[in-house]
Amino acid sequence: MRIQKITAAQVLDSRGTPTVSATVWLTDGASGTANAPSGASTGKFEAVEKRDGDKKRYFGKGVEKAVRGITEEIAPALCALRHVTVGEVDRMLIELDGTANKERLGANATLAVSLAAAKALAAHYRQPLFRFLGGESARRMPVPMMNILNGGAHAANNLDVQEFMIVPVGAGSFSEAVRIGAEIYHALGLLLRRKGLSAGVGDEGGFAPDLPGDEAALECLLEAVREAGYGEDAVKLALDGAASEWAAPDGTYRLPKSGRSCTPGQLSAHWEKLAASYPILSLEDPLGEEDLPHWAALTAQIGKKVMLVGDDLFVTNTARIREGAARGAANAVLIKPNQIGTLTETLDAVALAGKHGYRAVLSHRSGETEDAAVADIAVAVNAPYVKFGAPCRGERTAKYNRLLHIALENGLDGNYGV
Ligand code: 2PG
Ligand code: MG
Repeated sequence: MRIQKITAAQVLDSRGTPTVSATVWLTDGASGTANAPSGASTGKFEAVEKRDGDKKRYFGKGVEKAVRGITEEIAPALCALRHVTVGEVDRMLIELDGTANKERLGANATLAVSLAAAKALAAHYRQPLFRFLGGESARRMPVPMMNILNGGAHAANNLDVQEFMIVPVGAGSFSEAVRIGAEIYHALGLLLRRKGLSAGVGDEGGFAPDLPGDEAALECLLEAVREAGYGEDAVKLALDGAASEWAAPDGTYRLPKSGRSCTPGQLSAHWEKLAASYPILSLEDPLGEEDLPHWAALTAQIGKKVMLVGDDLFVTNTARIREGAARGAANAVLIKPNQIGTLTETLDAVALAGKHGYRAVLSHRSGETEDAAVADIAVAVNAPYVKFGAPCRGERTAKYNRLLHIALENGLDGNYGV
């Protein structure tokens, strides 16, 4: 069985920005389509998204060159493969690109093809993607971290912290977790309107009001949790500071919205205080991507009781995970396939994280599409957590809904909880 053809198109993501879509067709007629997502608060060490840079079209953000790379270069090479497997396709993509960060063909092009090939192969074997990738051992439903209050680079409000999430750890099943999350989301909307605050949403579907600060945001979340009828044992909180966005060249942090400046020590003390005062399960990117010493110090300080998730810090890159683990930085890894550019490298990052005892959080990007492959990948690797934004907006619900289908169609709904 071989690849017969690969088609590619420039389509739109959830921000109305172009992204790459690819379809891989096998000789038996099976096919798979996948779209690349796109970040706003991207890490410095991520694989590179190829963009046209032609200011007259889509403000320079077109991906027509990346699409042409697929049809003119990737397709002929992959159609020549004698034995098509996910590993072989990805090996060829990496070799063809030939750079350390996929800058030549673009990680948006390589990932779209890599995922499309995996979907086509799953279709060929008549298996759902999660089962094709994970085999019979893929049996666990992840705990969702739902971003219901947006700030930072994802919203036009005054909050510097990018994501305020609820985590329904106490649910009895995955579908119950979704229900709890959606109920709290609605309770938060009502509460904000009652307070005369904006109930408009940010890039990930969470509300984006102006609030006096992190404590006020966390209080709003807790109030919404209570009003929806839940307690702090059932629902925990999680934050993504996306603090690389705040890192100043002199090693301090400048929070762009509040205008405050602080040292790494002061920022760490702020997180420690929040973790001591609120039911915080997880802190993602509390410090910058190049601040390993303070990451390690914060991990030593609160890593026993709080999950410290490296996103920009690790960028789904095995070399960076290895280095971080050796230095004792963080205790969990955010996994975003487009940060590295192929499915195989994504799965390698999950495996390496597990080897070091770091938990994996499978994640969307702030710029998303209706593609739900990341939900299947999460179940394939038995990921303890996923982060797919608010339980709202089609590009977010596509992932939660896919997990609901996987759970309910395969008798996995109750295999829930970490
Ligand atoms: C993050 C992500 C996804 P972005 O920082 O974790 O929530 O945001 O895709 O903008 O990098
Ligand atoms: Mg992040």
